[in-house]
Amino acid sequence: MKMTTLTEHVDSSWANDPAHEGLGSVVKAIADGARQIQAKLQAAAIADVLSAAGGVNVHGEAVQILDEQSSDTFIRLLGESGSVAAIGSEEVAEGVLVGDSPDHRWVVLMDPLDGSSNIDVAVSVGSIFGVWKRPPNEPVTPETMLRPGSEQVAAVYTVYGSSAVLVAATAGSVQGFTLDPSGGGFRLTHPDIRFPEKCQYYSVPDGYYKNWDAPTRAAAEMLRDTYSLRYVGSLVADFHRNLLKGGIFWYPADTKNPDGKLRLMYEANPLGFVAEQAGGAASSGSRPILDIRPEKLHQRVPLMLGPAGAVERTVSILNT
Ligand code: AHM
Ligand code: MG
Repeated sequence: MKMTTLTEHVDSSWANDPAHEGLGSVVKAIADGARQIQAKLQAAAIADVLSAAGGVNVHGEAVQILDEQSSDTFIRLLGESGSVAAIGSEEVAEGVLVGDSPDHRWVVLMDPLDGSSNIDVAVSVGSIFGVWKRPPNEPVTPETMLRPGSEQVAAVYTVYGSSAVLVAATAGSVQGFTLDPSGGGFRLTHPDIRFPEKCQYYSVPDGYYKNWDAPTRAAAEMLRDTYSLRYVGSLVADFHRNLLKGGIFWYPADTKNPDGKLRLMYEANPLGFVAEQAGGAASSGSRPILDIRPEKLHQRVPLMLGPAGAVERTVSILNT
């Protein structure tokens, strides 16, 4: 059976649409990078790059060689696309200003390799991208990268697992592709993804129970008593399973991470956008993720993603 390729899908969706001009080349650059990262991950132990790069990133975390290589790969490919004005990366303190010609229409914020703690144990990891339109006729500055998630035009994530998948969302459309290992690129295998309304799993790091306040404990206990636990420890892999099968992810604030652990601009916003476009919901526990006005590129946020009913119920317990 002939399946639509990512290139065919992108060209037929946006090539003649002025509102999405250049977006196709951004998504193709991400797909190209994803193929390269998937290959690097599979060869990583043999190439002896499964170790720390020796530095510490802006979050105070040890940088893995593959974190650095993934960030560099996507920055290079997105820059070469000719359509990207600025790139923010989990691994880069200030972000990268690429250009401000009229063709530089898009701003991309990314976690180039999510799930670092799982890289060296053959567990799924992935990459996450939020895509905003650059305000036209304005100079490109670090502030260009600080826009609320509700203004995203697209979001993409990839999972490097037993297969490599790429999920791309735009308004009202969430499409899933799988990398053809025989060299055919990404193919549309999961068209028109919708969040199942029925929730069957919860993904919460409940080993931190002792660090939670009473409302967080009560909400997590409801989840534990209602659903079955699945927790990979790679956000993107937990989210992907939950999106396909029906599950709620929650990384709450705790005494060690009073603002949560996950990053608003390149983890919460893109996956929140995907969740909402698929009919699900994204909340910090006190408000919708996509409504938060960002203050800085690397700010953290408590994050809940899942079927709308399960998110609403958990938020309501958290706020009683
Ligand atoms: P990373 O972007 O440096 O990999 O960190 C984020 C990861 C998420 O993928 C995952 O949901 C979370 O951290 C796991 O945290 P913990 O190890 O505290 O459960
Ligand atoms: Mg991450």
